[in-house]
Amino acid sequence: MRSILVTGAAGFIGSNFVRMLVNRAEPVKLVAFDKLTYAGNLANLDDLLKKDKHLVFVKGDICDQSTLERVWDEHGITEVVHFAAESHVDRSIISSGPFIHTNVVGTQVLLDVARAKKVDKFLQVSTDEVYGTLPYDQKEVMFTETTPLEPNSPYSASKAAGDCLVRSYFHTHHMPVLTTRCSNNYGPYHFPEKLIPLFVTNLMEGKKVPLYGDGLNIRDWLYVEDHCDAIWTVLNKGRFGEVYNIGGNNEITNRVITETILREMNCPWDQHVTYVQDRAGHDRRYAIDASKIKNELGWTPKHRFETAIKTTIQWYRDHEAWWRNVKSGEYLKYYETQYVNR
Ligand code: NAD
Ligand code: TDX
Repeated sequence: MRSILVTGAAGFIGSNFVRMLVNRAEPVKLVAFDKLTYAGNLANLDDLLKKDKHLVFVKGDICDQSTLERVWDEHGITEVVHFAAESHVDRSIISSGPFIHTNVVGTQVLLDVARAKKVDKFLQVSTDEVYGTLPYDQKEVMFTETTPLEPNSPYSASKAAGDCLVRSYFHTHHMPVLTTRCSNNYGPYHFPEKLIPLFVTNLMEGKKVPLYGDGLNIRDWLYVEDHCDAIWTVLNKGRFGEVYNIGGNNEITNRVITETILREMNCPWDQHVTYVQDRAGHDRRYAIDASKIKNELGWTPKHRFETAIKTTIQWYRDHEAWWRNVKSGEYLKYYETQYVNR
């Protein structure tokens, strides 16, 4: 049986990926591996761990070689899907150290163990942010897999460094690697420091929503289940050494995202939106050309933004205990540093 190590499995996308495979009853063993940083939450996997005997959880750090080796031998790991990362741009602006440690050094340690253990497949989950920013008024210009890497934040620089290491292990060591680069995700279990869950939960708490700069920055939004399905497609059908862009063909300004959430939650703009100081180095526009994964592997997104955003908002209404718990403790300190007096 295939035995897949899923790093960062207690985070937003990693837990959705595990959930998808369990719900589809894929005939694989899953080893959910996570350090449980502030962003990792075992509650994201609890119900799945109870119901699926082919799923196990191991608390561990991808920078820790001996723990990885032990897990490999104990569970007969054959493949890796590597989600684990420090993932929030604003935090990387406050302090970049943890980003270099996990996203660069952690990726190198994981690659070395995977190589020594002769892994069958290693999939690096990356981001469109490694390409930098796009011209605002030339809608025909999008990120392709050959767009040069021009990361602009410490977060995206650390992800680009991880991607380069993965590429180098293919060329130098002939490791069976795959890389995916996806646009902005949204959906259940999204940590409420990111735009959509922050705005939805702030409104539920009666707070204002902080829009950076002029609110006109553009992101290409993709429902998380579509991203997970694309990763599974690449893991099963992708060509080693290749990069696959994943996107929703769904460019939206932050202002329109905000209007959509306010409308859905019956909150008037004037009472609930506050413009705050812009993010330093804020990328203006991201857009993905996903024609390679469509033409080569037959993947296209299945969810429409108009309905999936409603499903997402409803999920936060139905899971108030989950996000209230996440928004307490360490998060409160971060929120105050990030937003008070901005
Ligand atoms: P997340 O922050 O919600 O989850 C990251 C997980 O990694 C957490 O559970 C955390 O505990 C774990 N982790 C962090 N450091 C670790 C370490 N040293 N060892 C083991 N586990 C560790 O992030 P996410 O949004 O789910 O993103 C997952 C991956 O997808 C990241 O690699 C990110 O760069 C990429 N990505 C995210 C998006 C997005 O829109 N969220 C888009 C494209 C790509
Ligand atoms: O309070 C806010 N106000 C605001 O206007 C926050 C948190 C964000 N924004 C803006 C900044 C961005 O233009 O909203 C946009 C989206 O911001 P984030 O949700 O922080 O996402 P982004 O910075 O685009 O990065 C995300 O997508 C790519 C993920 O966090 C990354 O992990 C992924 O690689």
